[in-house]
Amino acid sequence: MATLKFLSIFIIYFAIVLGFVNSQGVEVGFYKKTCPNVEKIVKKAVVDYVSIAPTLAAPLLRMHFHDCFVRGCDGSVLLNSTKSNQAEKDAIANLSLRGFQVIDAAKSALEKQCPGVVSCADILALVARDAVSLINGPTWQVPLGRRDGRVSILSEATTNLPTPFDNFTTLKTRFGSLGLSVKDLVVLSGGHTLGVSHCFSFGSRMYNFTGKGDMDPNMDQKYIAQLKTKCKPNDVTTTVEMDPGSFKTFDTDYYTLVSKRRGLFVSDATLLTDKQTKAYVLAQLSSSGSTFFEDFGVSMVNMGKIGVLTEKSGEIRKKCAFIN
Ligand code: HEM
Ligand SMILES: *[C@@H]1O[C@H](CO)[C@@H](O)[C@H](O)[C@H]1NC(C)=O
Ligand SMILES: *[C@@H]1O[C@H](CO)[C@@H](O)[C@H](O)[C@H]1NC(C)=O
Ligand SMILES: *[C@@H]1O[C@H](CO)[C@@H](O)[C@H](O)[C@H]1NC(C)=O
Ligand SMILES: CC(=O)N[C@H]1CO[C@H](CO)[C@@H](O)[C@@H]1O
Repeated sequence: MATLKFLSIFIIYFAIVLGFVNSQGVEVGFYKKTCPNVEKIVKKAVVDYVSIAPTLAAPLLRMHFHDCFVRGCDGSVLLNSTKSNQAEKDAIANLSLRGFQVIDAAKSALEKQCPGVVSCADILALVARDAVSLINGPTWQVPLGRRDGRVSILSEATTNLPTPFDNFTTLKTRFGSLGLSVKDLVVLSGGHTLGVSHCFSFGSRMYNFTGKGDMDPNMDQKYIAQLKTKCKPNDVTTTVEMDPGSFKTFDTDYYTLVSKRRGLFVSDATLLTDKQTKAYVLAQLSSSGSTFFEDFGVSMVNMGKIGVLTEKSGEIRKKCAFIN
């Protein structure tokens, strides 16, 4: 027993000394020597676009989330389809991701200063952070050093992304299988303080919840009546603000809405069905007790570590839409 313990300490010690443990991960300041202005350059691209079009912040945040949940944070969400393969982007185009021009602007500026050095996956992580902080959200340090993947498959985006109809158990399992906690789930869901949703993402809650032409009893019925004036049955074009009135500002409103049973999705409402997530939602309502801003940075860093490629795996793409 003692020998075994000694042996394992010995192995862990050498793993650390040889860098096996640390080098597997991402780290703040990764490009300090190879591209010292990386953060400045990316931020400029975000400021250039988002200060003119603040609604872009939402899809830019969502882009990093989708990237990380499908094949890990490897930039695969940015790849265009080829003739033989439909990429994640195809699913994502349907899901209304936009803002690819911001990523491209950052990438081409970076290629001028430090060609072939900064991955598209890292650009996504920085852009998400900068977009959030530019619209009054928190800021955080982004560990870097991700490399870009060479594969993007449409069907994986369809099966790996959580759906707006997922219940708590399903969400917990999905997040858990990627190494994210229940706390990460409730914190990252707060991203829904931003942006818009198509009516079809919550249409059944208004019109046909159990297939009997009924409404979701877990949604404020007055709110449903209001939403019905905007969303007609089977409406596939209209979008509504997820946080009406401040959908362009990062704040704690999401939790107020969820607590009033005005979260748009079943996946939002379901946060009231679990003790831990419900307690978190309610704790954000007092302005003095809210920890959402600090928590969001921590959970974004956690999300940004999902399935990263480092060292010799993957590549540094020259253009984010194409493998080299
Ligand atoms: C918990 C599981 C999640 C589900 C089921 C979910 C689902 C959705 C859905 C259905 C939409 C609307 C799409 C549409 O109809 O156009 C949406 C929008 C959005 N989601 Fe999530 N999401 C989840 C987690 C996240 C996370 C982790 C983030 C980021 C931290 C995020 C950020 C956003 C943003 C910013 C938008 C608005 C996009 C825009 O305005 O273009 N979501 N989400
Ligand atoms: C790649 O995708 C972008 C946006 O989805 C599109 O504008 C562009 O034309 C595509 N490029 C090629 C060469 O297909
Ligand atoms: C959650 O959804 C899954 C998949 O749709 C289902 O199998 C499960 O029974 C649901 N759990 C609860 C508690 O409703
Ligand atoms: C409601 O759902 C049921 C079962 O899926 C379907 O048969 C019915 O046509 C739907 N009604 C409407 C108005 O969409
Ligand atoms: C608008 C849009 O991009 N629609 C696409 C959604 O996905 C299907 C299946 O991949 C495509 O055929 C559509 O063109």
